[in-house]
Amino acid sequence: MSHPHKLAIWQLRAQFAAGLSAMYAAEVPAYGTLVQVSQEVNRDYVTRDPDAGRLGSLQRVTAERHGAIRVGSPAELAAVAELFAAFGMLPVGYYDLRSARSPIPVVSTAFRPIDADELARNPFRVFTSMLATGDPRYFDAGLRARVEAFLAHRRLFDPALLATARTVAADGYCDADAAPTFVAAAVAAFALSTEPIDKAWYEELSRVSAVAADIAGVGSTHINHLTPRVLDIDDLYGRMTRRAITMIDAIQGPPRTDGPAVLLRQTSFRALDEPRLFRGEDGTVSAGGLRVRFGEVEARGVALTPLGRQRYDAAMAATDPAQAWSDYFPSTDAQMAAQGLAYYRGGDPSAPIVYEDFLPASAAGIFRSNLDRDTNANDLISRVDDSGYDIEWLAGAIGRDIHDPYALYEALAQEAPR
Ligand code: OOG
Ligand code: NI
Repeated sequence: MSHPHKLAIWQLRAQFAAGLSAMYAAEVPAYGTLVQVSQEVNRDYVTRDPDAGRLGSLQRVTAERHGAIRVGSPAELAAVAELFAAFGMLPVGYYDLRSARSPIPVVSTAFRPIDADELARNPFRVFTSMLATGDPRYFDAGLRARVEAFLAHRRLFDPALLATARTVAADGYCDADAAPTFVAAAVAAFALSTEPIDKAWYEELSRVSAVAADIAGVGSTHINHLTPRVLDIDDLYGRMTRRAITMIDAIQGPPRTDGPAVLLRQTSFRALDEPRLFRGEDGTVSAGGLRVRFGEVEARGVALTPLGRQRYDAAMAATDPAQAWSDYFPSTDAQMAAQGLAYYRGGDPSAPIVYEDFLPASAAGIFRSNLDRDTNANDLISRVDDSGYDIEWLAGAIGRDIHDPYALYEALAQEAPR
C-alpha cells in the first residue's frame, strides 16, 4: 500500500489551506473568480518573463494563500496559537493597527512557517487580529466588562480539537488515519456561523466600531478573506475590473516601479451581503444580511532590511511615492544588495528573499475599505491609552515568543543561495 503512516506538519498545513480554500469558495463565489483570474495572470506572466521564478516558482505562487481571522481576547488568541502550531504556523511580527492613519481597534500578529524549507513546501499564513478591549479610547469600563464577559462565555474551538493540536505539535506529525478528521474540524472552526445574532448587542458594538461588532457581536470567529498571490497585481486589477468586479480605489503598499518589487502590494474588493439571522429583543428571529467578508489579492517582492524599510517609509510619505521612488531606491537588485536595503541569500542579488509578512498601513487600509462605517474617532482625543499593548505584552498574553521578522530574514540571508 502506498498510504503513508504519518503526515508531516507541512502536509497537514497544505491540507488545512486547501480545506479553507474549498470552504471559502463555496461560501463566497467571487473568491472562485479571483482564484481563476490569478491563475491566468500568473500563467501569462511566466510566458512573458523568463526571470519570473526569481520571487518563487509558479507552483508555489499559484498555491500560495493567506487568510485573516479576528478574535476577542488573549485567551482566544492563545487558543488560535495552539491550533496553528499543529500546522507549523508560529506567531511572527506585531502590528498595532490603532496607530495607523485611520485607526482600527485591534493589535495583530501573523501565524506562518518560519523555516525556509517549510515556507517553500507550503507558505500558508493567517493574519490574526485581537480586539483591543483594553484601550479605553474605544471601550469604556462598562462596555469593556460586558464585552469580556461575552467573550469569556463563548468557545471558538472544541477542547478535543485543541488537545489533538497539542499532540500533533509535540509529536511533529499526525497519524494519517487521524488527519482528515483533525483537518476538517480545524477548517470548520472558521466557517461563518449560522447561529442567530443578537441584534441589539451587535448594533451597540457597531456604534463603537464595525470591527468590534464583527469580532464580539457573534458567537464564533470566521475566516474573513483568503488571498491568492499573483506575479502582476496591476494586470490582475485590470482583469477583475473588466469582469465588473469593483476593486478598492488603489493598490495598497509600494507603487509600481521599474526596479525590484519590494515588500507587498495588495488590493481588495467587497464581498456581497451574506444572509444571516438576527434575534430581536422579543426573541423573534428574522432574516438579514451582513457584509463581513471580502476578496483580496497580493503581489510579493523582496524583503527590506531596517534601512530599506526606513527608505520605504520615507518614499511613501512623499506626495507622489511613484515619482519619488528613485530618490530612495536604486533600480537593480545588485545595488539594493550592495547598499544593504534588501535581503538576498548569501548576499547574491539573483537570490531575493521574498517578504513573507504584512504591512500595517496596508492592513489598516484593507480593514477600513471593507467596513460599512468608520471607527468612532471622537473619543480618541479625550482618553489616554493605558492598555500597555506591545509585542512583549502580546507574547506574554499568549505565552509564546513572537518572532521578529527581521531576525528571520537576517538568518536566511546568511544561508547560501540555492
Ligand atoms: C485583516 C486585514 C489585514 C492584510 O492582508 O493586510 C490583512 C482583517 O481584515 O482581518 O489581511
Ligand atoms: Ni489580507
